[in-house]
Amino acid sequence: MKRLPGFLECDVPAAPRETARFEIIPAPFEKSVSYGHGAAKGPRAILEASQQLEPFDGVGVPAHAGIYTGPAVDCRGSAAAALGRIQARTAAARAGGRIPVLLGGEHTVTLGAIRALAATGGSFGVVQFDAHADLRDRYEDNPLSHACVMRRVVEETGAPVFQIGCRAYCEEEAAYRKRKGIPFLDAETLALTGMPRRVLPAGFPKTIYITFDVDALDPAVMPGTGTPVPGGLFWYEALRLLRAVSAGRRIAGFDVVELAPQAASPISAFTAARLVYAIMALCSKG
Ligand SMILES: [Mn+2]
Repeated sequence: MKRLPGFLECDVPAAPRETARFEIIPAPFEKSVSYGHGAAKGPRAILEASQQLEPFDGVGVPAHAGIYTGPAVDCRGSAAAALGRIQARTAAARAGGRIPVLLGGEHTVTLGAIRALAATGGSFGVVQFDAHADLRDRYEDNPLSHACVMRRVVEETGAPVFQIGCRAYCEEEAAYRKRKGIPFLDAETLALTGMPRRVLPAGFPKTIYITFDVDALDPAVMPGTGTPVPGGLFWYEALRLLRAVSAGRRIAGFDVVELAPQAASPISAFTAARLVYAIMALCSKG
């Protein structure tokens, strides 16, 4: 197996683990994808595409804060065991003062990272960018399906969740949202009425975890994902939303998931790498 490159390492040498601000956690987890396949190849594709990023983002060089890329999490075996390993890696990053940056893999991986956050106490909210609500109780009889991950997050941790960009969910999920009072900004509302003045509700926690399912982006921007849905976010819209939700808040960790890289085109992998780097820049600002 070819060595996994460090994020952006060809331009900015990797930081030692002890002093890095960011710890990249590659999680090639693919067990429940229901439509297109390839999410297991996401982390490597993002890391390889990151070599092509421009380190200067127009303001500064976020990579100078220090990026350490850990080895891929062993995602073989049961989903529960793999989630345990993702949780342990996330917890270790946080214990060392590093911001965990989880690269999926399918969306299920988020549960491992959020369990780690919840275990250390303190209030935090989860901001979810996604075409889907991921609030089903079960999907194909699997409670750890990527279609159920936010339901598990809500049930297990009670963390407030805010959903952005959704445009494909079932009645069960709509009813669950309503019952739990889960706030959201759906893609159609955004398209029809534009950016609201305030995105997150007043009182949303000052510490947030961002989970970015790349299918939140429009398939024109991000064709390489297992379950693409038309009518998604465009690039600058996504950036504006990310800025809006992180302004005045601390990002405790984040993930970018569900990239299913396309052999024929580097667009999706590069866009995902650029997205990771853009969120890093927001972490540095906070
Ligand atoms: Mn998702």
